[in-house]
Amino acid sequence: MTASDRMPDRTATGGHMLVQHRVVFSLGSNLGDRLDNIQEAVDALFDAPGLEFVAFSPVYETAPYAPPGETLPEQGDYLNIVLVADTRLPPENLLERVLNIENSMSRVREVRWGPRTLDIDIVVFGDISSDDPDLTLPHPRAHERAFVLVPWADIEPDVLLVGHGRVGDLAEAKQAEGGPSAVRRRADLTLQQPA
Ligand code: A4P
Ligand code: MG
Repeated sequence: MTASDRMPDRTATGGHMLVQHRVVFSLGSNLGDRLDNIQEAVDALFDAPGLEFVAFSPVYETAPYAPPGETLPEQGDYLNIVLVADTRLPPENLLERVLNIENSMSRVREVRWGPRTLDIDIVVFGDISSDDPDLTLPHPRAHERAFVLVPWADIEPDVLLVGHGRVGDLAEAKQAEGGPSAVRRRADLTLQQPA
């Protein structure tokens, strides 16, 4: 048996053996040209090596959301998508890429839960669990957000969100709740796949 037989899903990267992980991102914008902001972020994510595009969801129009008990400043609706990719990069490396993109797009976010030109969250990184405040995995609020679950279910309905259940079931339950957190598909808005 060769080494590659024993470790079919591993490859050498920078001298380290890194397993390939499926990564799920949530992207949102509610300031400026929202669709352009999301397109720019999608392109920037794949500008550097190490991330392989798998799929993205349709675009959704979503009401601004803050957890119960938090004050939600007055702001417009978001456009949100979910994007799925494969990577052999370490999680902290991918987070750095995400934060650099947010910064380079001169993100405006003056108050917590306030409007922003761009927000990119890492929803899950393979099956890694972490309570590190710099990178909490899975994202601690993903399971309660229709703007994450509904687009995600369009791509990966059968995936399990650890501790909460099947993404398709979670999305259906959230949409059935209705009310202000329900999300609306914008079939008139389309994004280009990254080159
Ligand atoms: N951080 C920790 N874990 C993660 C993770 N899994 N992914 C740290 C990304 N970042 C993570 O995030 C603050 C810090 O979280 C980062 O430095 C990172 O190291 P941030 O993006 O700078 O700040 P934020 O987005 O204002 O705060 P936070 O807590 O990330 O808020 P959320 O949960 O991202 O919520 N409503 C609608 N409809 N659509 C939206 O897209 N987005 C938000 C932001 C609120 N309401 C929304 C939407
Ligand atoms: Mg965030």
